[in-house]
Amino acid sequence: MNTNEYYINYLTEQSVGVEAMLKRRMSEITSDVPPQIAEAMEYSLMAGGKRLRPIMLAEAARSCGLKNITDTEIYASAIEMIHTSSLIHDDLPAMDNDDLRRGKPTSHKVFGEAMAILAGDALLNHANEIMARHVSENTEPRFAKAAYAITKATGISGMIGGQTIDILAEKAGLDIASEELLVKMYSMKTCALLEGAVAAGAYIAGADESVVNKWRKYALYIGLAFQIVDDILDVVGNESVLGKPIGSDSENNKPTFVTLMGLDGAREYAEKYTDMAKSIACELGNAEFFLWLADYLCKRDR
Ligand code: GRG
Repeated sequence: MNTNEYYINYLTEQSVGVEAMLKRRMSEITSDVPPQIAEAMEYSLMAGGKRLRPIMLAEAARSCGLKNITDTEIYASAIEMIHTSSLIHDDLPAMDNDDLRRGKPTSHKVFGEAMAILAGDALLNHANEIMARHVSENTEPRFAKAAYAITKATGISGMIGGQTIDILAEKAGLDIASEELLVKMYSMKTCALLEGAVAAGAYIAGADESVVNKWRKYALYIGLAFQIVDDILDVVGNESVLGKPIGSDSENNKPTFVTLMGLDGAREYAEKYTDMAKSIACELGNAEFFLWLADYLCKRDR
């Protein structure tokens, strides 16, 4: 087995573990909850996906020397719930208006718009609820730091702020597009949650701020490469492999790296950020998985 096959198998094994962990979280929801909201939450949460954020969180913790990986479970579950909540809202008619996500009809197509809004709200809130409960029962600062890293990454200076820039940019159309704007938008909309994932993992392992900051930098660079590849796949990807429609950026008149600098230019940028991520992974040490992951994400087709 070569290195690539080894890590692809490893990623598959880890995502099976994440699925089981998320199932456990859903089974902890008490029976007094209206079943319709639990069903809509579970539909999107268990619809597949790469499970990148929880895997990165646990792997960062492992790289930083954490022995008891179950310490990361609540935070890894929470970050996937938050990510899924953002996908549900992103697909709504008021946002990207997409019919397909993770190879399945989007939440609003199955449950209606009102229930999809609530399912997104519910996953976001449930993530915060399980982290707050864990922090209140385990008062070591490393857990509070992890919860803060994740909630801040989600908020107005992170993902929600980035989505705000995205919506405004879409309204303004392609005229306002610049490399600076796109980098700012992607850093907040996409990279922040990846940064939150590795920072939370590193904090849980007891890493200090200087190490956490290096992890954040790694995630920023792979996040930029990841999002630029997303722009490329929206033009040249295969819908059945991607599990979502292509062409939605140009339909929505969205400025992207491809509209700004063409396919070849966008590919060059994705490679540049991948190399930057790899050089931070080398500095971090004990991060072979992350070295491989940077290349894997840059070459992905889904
Ligand atoms: C409800 C918390 C909340 C936020 C609402 C809609 C919104 C604000 C933010 C949208 C953020 C967003 C969709 C950013 C794009 C990030 C991205 C590249 C998503 C795709 O991630 P993958 O490829 O998806 O990891 P899978 O399906 O594999 O998990």
